[in-house]
Amino acid sequence: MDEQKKSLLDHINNPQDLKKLSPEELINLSEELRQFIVEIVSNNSGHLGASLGVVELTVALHYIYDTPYDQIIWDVGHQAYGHKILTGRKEVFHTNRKYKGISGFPKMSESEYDAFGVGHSSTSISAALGIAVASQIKGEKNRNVVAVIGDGSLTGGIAFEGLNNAGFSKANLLVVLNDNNMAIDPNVGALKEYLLDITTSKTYNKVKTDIWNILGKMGPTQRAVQKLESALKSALLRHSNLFESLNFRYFGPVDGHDVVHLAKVLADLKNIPGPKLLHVITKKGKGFKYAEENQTTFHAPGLFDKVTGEIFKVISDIPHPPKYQDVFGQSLVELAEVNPKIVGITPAMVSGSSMKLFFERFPERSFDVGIAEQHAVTFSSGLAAQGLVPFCNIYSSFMQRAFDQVIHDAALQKLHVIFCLDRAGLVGEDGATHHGVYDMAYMRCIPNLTISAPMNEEELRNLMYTAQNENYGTFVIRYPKGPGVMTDWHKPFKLLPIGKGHMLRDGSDVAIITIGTVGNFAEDACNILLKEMIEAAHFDMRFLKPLDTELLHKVCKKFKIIITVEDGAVNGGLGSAVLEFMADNGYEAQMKRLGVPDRFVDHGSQTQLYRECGYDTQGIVDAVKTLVKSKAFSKAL
Ligand SMILES: Cc1ncc(C[n+]2csc(CCOP(=O)(O)OP(=O)(O)O)c2C)c(N)n1
Repeated sequence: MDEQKKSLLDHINNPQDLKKLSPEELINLSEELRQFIVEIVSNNSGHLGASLGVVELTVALHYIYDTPYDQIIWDVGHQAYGHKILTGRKEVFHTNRKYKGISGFPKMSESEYDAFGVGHSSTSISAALGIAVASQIKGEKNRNVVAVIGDGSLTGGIAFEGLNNAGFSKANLLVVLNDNNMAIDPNVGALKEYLLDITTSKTYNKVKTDIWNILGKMGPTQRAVQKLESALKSALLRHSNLFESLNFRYFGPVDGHDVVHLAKVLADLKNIPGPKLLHVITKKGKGFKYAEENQTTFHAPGLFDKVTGEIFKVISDIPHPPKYQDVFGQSLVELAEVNPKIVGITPAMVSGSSMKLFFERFPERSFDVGIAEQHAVTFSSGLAAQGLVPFCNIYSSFMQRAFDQVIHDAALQKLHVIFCLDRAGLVGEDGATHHGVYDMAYMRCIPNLTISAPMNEEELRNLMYTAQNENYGTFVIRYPKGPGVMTDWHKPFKLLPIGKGHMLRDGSDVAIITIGTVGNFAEDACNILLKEMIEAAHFDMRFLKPLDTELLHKVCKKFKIIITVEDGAVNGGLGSAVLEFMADNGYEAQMKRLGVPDRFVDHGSQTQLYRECGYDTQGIVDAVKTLVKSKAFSKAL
């Protein structure tokens, strides 16, 4: 890129600067913005394809609308890098997703241009409607509210709830449907087919263009527009459009990479009141060849070479432990080879959950249900009601959406569904919206559930094997993001006793009780403490529910200092369960619960965040020493 071209973006610090450009200059600016995103993301990692796909849309929106007074709500927010760069965060964009840096998603506390915080999908229409209605109530008649939602996110139920409600209101709301035919993997479902249909139907589009041209000539007066539109609609449109049936005025489809035309269309739409939907066709990864060609990989590629498109992987002669998700994916295939009742369900995370292997091996037993966690849970429950054994894999933080379905549709009916909660615990760079830290707290109160967490890859396999082997009712297995701890993990399956923990090492000074992979931190901590003459015993519970009360009786009888460690919220999780057990059984001890404190934790690497929350190896060592010292001190008094 030559210097002259580069200078356009150099001079844009906020949308007011953008408005000084001519429509034609927007073309060059878009290209510069795209290169800037590629440059930083290649060095920094993050989401790539989605932001590249909406570069022109982002430029056009900020060119036409008067942000931040006018409000733009990005659905999911993984596509909002261009928005961040154009709204005062260009200089800090290199800190994107880094510890103490800016967030990878729009966040209200970060910028006045971020009208609504996001991270989980399909919320934009509801939030935008709320903002538009509030503006009406406050008498802010000239305020525009825009929701930008992808075709993938539109498959989420809440998006339909929002459309349904908005279509019935008189809110001044524009929904921009960014249709790239992709979620992370290719988008799925009937809606996708429908969108393709209306995008390619020549007759329909000709009629719409005619209406659009006439509307353009009519001028902005509401009554004339409405009258004309309804007359034309009934006269010309034989088949109503889905969005029009919901009382939205549908415009498009338009080319989402023609920034000049987009700006013109948006300017025209500003004059049309009420709920409107603009259907924009884009290409995910647009302008970066490798991302266009390999859209799933370049959704969030990690570090890569911006010239060759090569994705950097750690190369080493020493074998590395696999990711938990890959152990899950491979083990599921092995189990399904033997058990024909096993079916696999994912809400749009085929690649992310490593279910890809299962999908390839057993296409007829595989179900990607779209970004629809609630549906995934109830659909799985239906399958289980007929005797199949569903493995329904949902990221822990997205499972929050399906709380009622787990209770009402699975647990209450004692259905044999196996919920595998990937990304449980602190997830790192995706930050507060994505940390899977509440599942233990919100599930522990549900009757009939079995809740488990493996300490390593071998245990993950054995829990999966155990869960499908016999009908134990609804069974939850939570495991974290990232690599495990074993290289020799691929061992024959073994049954594990339900609701039983185990002692990993005995000691006399303190008991450390853990659940899940943080047990490995505890093991390291015990070794460090031993060098300092502190003998810590370590008990791994493996099951949060049913709780191994026999083991806890033994621990509480012997130890007067007890520390619990969990990769989840301390409020309501393992530590709370142990405290409840102690209170119910009259035990007393000096007690410390380590885990995620009662606040939202921002982004950073997992290592940085474990440190910040104080439950990494060092945190456990420090906590033990503090308690042991205070005990010794009180004894001495
Ligand atoms: C509730 C929820 N489930 C899953 C995800 C994970 N996720 C992030 S982006 C994405 C795909 C979104 O597709 P789309 O809206 O079409 O946007 P695109 O990436 O194609 O631009 C998914 C499934 C999420 N963020 N929120």
